[in-house]
Amino acid sequence: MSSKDKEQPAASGAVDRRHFIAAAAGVGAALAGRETLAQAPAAQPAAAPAGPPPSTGPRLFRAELDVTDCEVEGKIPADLNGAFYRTGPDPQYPLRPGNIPFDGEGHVTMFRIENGRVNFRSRFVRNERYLAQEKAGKILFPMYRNPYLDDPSVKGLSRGTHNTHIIHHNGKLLALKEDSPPAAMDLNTLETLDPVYNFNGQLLSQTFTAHPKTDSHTGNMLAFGYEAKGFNTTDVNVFEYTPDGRKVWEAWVNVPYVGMLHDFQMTEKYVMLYVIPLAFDQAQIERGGIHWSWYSGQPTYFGFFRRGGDGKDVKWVKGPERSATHMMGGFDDGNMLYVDVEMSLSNPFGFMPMRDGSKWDPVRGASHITRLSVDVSKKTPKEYGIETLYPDHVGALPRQDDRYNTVPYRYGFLPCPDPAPRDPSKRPASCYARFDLQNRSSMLYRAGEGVQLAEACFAPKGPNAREGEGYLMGVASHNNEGGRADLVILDAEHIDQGPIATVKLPTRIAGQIHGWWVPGSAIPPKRA
Ligand code: V55
Ligand code: FE
Repeated sequence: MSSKDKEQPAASGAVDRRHFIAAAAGVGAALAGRETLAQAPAAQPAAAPAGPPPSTGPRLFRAELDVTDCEVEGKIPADLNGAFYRTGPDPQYPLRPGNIPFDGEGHVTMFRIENGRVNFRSRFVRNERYLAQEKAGKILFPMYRNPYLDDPSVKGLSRGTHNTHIIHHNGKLLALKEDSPPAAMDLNTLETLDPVYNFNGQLLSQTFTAHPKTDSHTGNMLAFGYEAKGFNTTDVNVFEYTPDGRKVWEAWVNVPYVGMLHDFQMTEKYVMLYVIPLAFDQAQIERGGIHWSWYSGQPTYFGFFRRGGDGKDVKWVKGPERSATHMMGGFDDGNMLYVDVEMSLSNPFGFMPMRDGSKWDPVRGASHITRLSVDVSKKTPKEYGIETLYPDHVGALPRQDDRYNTVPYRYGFLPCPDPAPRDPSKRPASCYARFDLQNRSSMLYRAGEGVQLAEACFAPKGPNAREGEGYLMGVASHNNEGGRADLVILDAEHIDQGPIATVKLPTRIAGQIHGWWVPGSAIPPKRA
């Protein structure tokens, strides 16, 4: 299958552009309530103000909250015991002009669900950057992944914001940002325990991805770091840790060029890396800009190598210009390696500069769930397959039942604007789609008018639940109530029936990029 065989053309211009901006900026809508990422940069103040920062700003929240025994509409399922954690950027001080909404300090929230009750808590990650800036009373790291502008006083400190994802590993929460090591936090209190967590010295990479996977057979944590030997290095370190924190395998490879390696895939036999033209831009960095720009005309590379080996067998299969940010799932059958990604023709982020100075195109930036495939039995595969799985659904931030990260899977979930709006004169409803890949069908949960859904997270009904049997949850922000947040909890097999329970918070909360479910059995009892 060639890349042209089964791919959909770019979405037609006849479709409302706002639909695509909202979709491409699914992340941002979750971040900012009514704003989208695409609109966000213009809303920043024109200069870093002198004196104390304004208490409010378009992207700032900053309030750390506790709500005990939250108000609930409906009934929390008796078998739902655990915690839903999420993180996102919440700038400690207003972002500099030209900076992007992927910068800003990580603010972690927790919905602890037990015995039909919910306690809510949110805390900043008190990492090296946060503490230094708190002391100075100002921003010391003014530009996204550009150390050249850093205040001289922060030399040697971790630049990590830990604003992208949060997972649990070996009794700790790990808050993640792909340019630095994790920060370890307490699963109950959200206290930062270690601002630069290096797995007791085992982490050799200078960075750690925001998207580790869990081995479906062993429960091992599978992860990697890119720019692993420092700023602008082509080195990638891929590694595997047991659930009790022992490194059991690692390999080193080099990418063909330094692009954003935001996510990756591991299957039973293979590691897959995907290089996109959101590329390192030295000239832009020297001008005071961010780490990346979209380098039109550059190829993509689908890289793969065997797990358990030394990485020397890595093969890079060249493909057309595309973007892919998040993986929904992936598996191999011994001959073919399949990876399902959110894919767009060009730059998916309106705030990431186009290197050629052209205007960002929200239609070419709109993402579809797309299956990439390579025949790994071939000595030198010449191309990889690109097949659009759900041409009607435009969205980012797909998820699956994470117990199926490395094996064949059937169900996926995606936040998306209503693919079949009943009233085309209105903004399409924010939805969750549930995909059944076995018969390529889909099911929809439509949120109400003025509600924006963040990324969803799946919680299995119990350790022995079937794939997809459990709950789908996510934060719903009410634009017409100042961004006030609910947590909606759906039956993951019947999301079209609407929430089983809605946890009602009294206020807006810090925004989210990604969230993670931790079963109650993995949360240590509270310390006295
Ligand atoms: C993403 C988010 C990031 C980042 C790089 O969703 C990629 C994609 C919140 O930070 O730094
Ligand atoms: Fe991500």
